[in-house]
Amino acid sequence: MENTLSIVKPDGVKKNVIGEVISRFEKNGLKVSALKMLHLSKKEAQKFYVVHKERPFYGSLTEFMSEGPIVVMVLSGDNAIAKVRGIMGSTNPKEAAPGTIRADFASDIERNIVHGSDSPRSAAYEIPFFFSSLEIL
Ligand code: 3AN
Repeated sequence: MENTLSIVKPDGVKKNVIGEVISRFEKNGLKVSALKMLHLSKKEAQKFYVVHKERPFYGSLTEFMSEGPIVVMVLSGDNAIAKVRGIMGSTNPKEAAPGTIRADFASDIERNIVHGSDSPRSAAYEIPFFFSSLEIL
């Protein structure tokens, strides 16, 4: 059993695919263990993406992630981190395999609908960023 953090990003909320994204995770055997909707400030988005601080897209990524509401969730299951990343597809939707969330809904490499922790270390930072232990069921 592994936990991972996923986010329906502001573009996913605007495109009305919150349910579709969650449904794809559930259909692949993942359990939703925590869920909420919120709107990050730019400062909070900068803190969440601090690992990308030196990357050229840090400014626009944090601007985008704070432009509207997001839905954050903890997903649990065997191999949850890798499983979620497989269901999401490659970061660049042009390279994402057919049938993945990003291939089906994302418009570009930045506005790519969904986030999923990329390692156990990232999950250990990202899950408590949004949820207290009391909120993970
Ligand atoms: P992933 O979300 O697939 O783990 P990361 O962790 O490399 O990808 O990047 C985090 C986020 O930064 C991506 N989801 C995407 O929104 C944005 N991003 C990544 N690479 C680029 C890029 N070359 N140009 C613009 N935005 C990017």
